[in-house]
Amino acid sequence: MRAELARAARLLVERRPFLVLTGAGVSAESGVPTFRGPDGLWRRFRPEELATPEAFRRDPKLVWEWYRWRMELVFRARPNPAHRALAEMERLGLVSCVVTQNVDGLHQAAGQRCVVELHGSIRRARCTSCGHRLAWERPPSELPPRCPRCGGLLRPDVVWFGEPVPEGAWRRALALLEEAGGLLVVGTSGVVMPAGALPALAAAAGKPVIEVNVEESAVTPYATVFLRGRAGEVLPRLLEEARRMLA
Ligand code: BJW
Ligand code: ZN
Repeated sequence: MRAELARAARLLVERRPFLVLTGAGVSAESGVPTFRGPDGLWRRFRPEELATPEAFRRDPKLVWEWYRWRMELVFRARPNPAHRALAEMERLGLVSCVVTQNVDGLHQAAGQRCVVELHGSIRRARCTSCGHRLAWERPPSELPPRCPRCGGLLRPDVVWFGEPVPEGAWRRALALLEEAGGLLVVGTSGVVMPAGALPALAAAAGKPVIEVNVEESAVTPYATVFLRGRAGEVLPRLLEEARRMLA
């Protein structure tokens, strides 16, 4: 691990800035559950019953109950050392931006200035009738919640299976990757598209890929360096190592 960490830090310094791609694993140590894996949400809930437009059409209240429960977790959660290390890497010019699949807003809460949300945010809702968007200060009490403008049905402002990711966000992610010297991938299984395609795109363009994960993933075949461990432990060490090399 020490040698791998030094190798990753050297890449980060020499090819800076890196673009970062994050997934649920970066927030696991903040108490936000991941999707897949032994403690993942999908063990207890079926995605096709909850995270699809069809599920919402069938039973908006059930879908909202699941989202309200997750909103309660997210509103209580605080950024962990992984989020904070990434924000510090941005301040030092090691990292240009974070492209995240997470909907929890914890990168922004840690002071990350550049964040591209590929799957939206659980902290916002949008109206299924007039498109009005709003940001929640706390989870809604009446379910399903109604639009303050037109009385239409509100939905979580997130991207469900079968829905396209926001075009602007995806275009931005591709442009940022093109400008970046490499890609740092943290805590994602890498199986959900199109986000999961970024590591292969980086590798095909000859850019180094650094992966941080507690276990191997669909990203690992593209990783130049694989750092096994918890993001909240590995990223602060990577930051310190890179800081030493910058000094
Ligand atoms: C740690 C750790 C610690 C733990 N430290 N690590 C091309 C090929 C094949 C399929 C498709 C394709 N294109 C589209 C599809 C279909 C589909 C898809 O990808 N399906 C696959 C599952 C096969 N994709 C879509 O439908 C997407 N839409 C799309 O592409 O549209 C195209 C289109 C165009 C035009 C018209 C119509 C359509 C949309 C995908 C939306 C995904 N939505 C969700 C829910 C968001 C809302 C919500 O939160 O409720 O997004 S699903 C869920 O998965 C969520 C996540 O963002 C996403 C990714 O999960 P993530 O982050 O990787 O989490 P996990 O749990 O999988 O992994 C956690 C990792 O962390 C693990 O590896 C752990 O080991 C690790 N870990 N603790 C470090 N402490
Ligand atoms: Zn409305």
